[in-house]
Amino acid sequence: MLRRAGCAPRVIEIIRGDITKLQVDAIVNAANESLRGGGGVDGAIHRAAGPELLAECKRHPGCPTGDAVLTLGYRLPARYVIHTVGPVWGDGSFGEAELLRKAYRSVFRIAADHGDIHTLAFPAISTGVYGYPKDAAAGIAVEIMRENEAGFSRIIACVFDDAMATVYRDLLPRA
Ligand code: AR6
Repeated sequence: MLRRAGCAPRVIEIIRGDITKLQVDAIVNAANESLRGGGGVDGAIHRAAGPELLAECKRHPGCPTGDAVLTLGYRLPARYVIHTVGPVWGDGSFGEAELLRKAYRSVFRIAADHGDIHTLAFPAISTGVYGYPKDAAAGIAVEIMRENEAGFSRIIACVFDDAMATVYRDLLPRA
């Protein structure tokens, strides 16, 4: 059967709100290399998941920038958390773009290898404390989401504020 252009199911969507409330198989954490918690979305995820999450994170030596680590979600509605570490923004000449791509790809690789993760929600990695320019970071996020959408039923770009929602809507007009 032919599928009319424009009627394909939308895999990538934008949700404005708190990622810790999302009922998906896995949410992504914008962590730091220590994997010992922090502020921003990392702090919110640890608060919502409970102390068991930090205990599991402590079993890992850490996570280099661009890599990712999977844990359980504990008290979160999401069954899993995939922690990744985005780059700290310098001036763009420190390989930040490739490191941010690597962080998104590492998450997708872990999720695909797991076999039981079909729905996945990302915060806007590196765009808070780490200072990555919002437009450029969202462009990379959407690029890597599109690269991987065939393997998932739902990929959510979870944004926390209006400015970030506008940036994603410009990139994903149909979402
Ligand atoms: N749900 C969805 N998005 C959120 C939430 C939330 N509950 N809270 C914040 N954001 P940031 P980074 C958005 O700073 O820049 C931590 O201390 C926020 O508006 O959390 O990668 C880590 O431990 C922003 O758009 O992460 C690291 O040390 C985005 O999430 C460092 O911050 C990312 O902001 C990582 O910095």
